[in-house]
Amino acid sequence: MSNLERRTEEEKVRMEGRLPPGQALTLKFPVLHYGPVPGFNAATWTMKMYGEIEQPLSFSWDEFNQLPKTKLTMDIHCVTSWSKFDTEWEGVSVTDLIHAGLLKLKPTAKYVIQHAEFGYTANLPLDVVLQPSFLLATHFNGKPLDPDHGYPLRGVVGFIPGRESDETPYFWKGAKWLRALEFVAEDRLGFWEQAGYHNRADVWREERYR
Ligand SMILES: Nc1nc2c(c(=O)[nH]1)N[C@H]1C(S)=C(S)[C@@H](COP(=O)(O)O)O[C@H]1N2
Ligand SMILES: [Mo]
Repeated sequence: MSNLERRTEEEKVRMEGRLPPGQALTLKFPVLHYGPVPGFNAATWTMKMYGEIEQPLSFSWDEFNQLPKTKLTMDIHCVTSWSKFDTEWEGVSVTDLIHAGLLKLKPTAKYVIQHAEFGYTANLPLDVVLQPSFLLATHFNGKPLDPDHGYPLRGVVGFIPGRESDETPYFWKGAKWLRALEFVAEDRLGFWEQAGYHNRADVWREERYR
């Protein structure tokens, strides 16, 4: 990748209004996380959903892969200032699970805590989790996630061009190596949020720190 190519692409998305303040376009896919990369065992792995829902759910890896899947193209924005545009994801949409009658929320569910391996957590309002720009992703650019990027499953959240009225949080709000969604009535700060990062984390308002 030449720097000229990078700057040409960046100018294009800037003109389109897709480059949030303080961000720079990258053509790479940086890896960012705290702690080690966990292993994966398809025989013991489960994905759970619990909290303010009618019935707790637990999916094996096989079961999870039989859920309806959807594809999504969006821009992702890391708080460390890199942005990546037109990234392609495939996975399970929480809204689709609700429409399929598999997931039944209680009216008290207002926030969602993503629980990942080693106790990593990320919190989001339920409304954001139900946007088309939030996905439980198994694939990136047509291939299963790399271990570094969250294999076998991660939350992802970003910006879909044309959906300006949706909230766009920074990319840390998607937990790699995701193992559970907890639906809660009261908000609870996640890992980076407790470390001083902004709770809403809106990229357009540049809400990086609290
Ligand atoms: N489990 C877990 N998920 C995580 C993190 C982490 O430390 N642990 N870091 C977050 C941060 S800060 C970012 S920017 C993105 C980076 O995703 P990537 O490594 O695929 O680029 O993952 C997020 N998800
Ligand atoms: Mo990050």
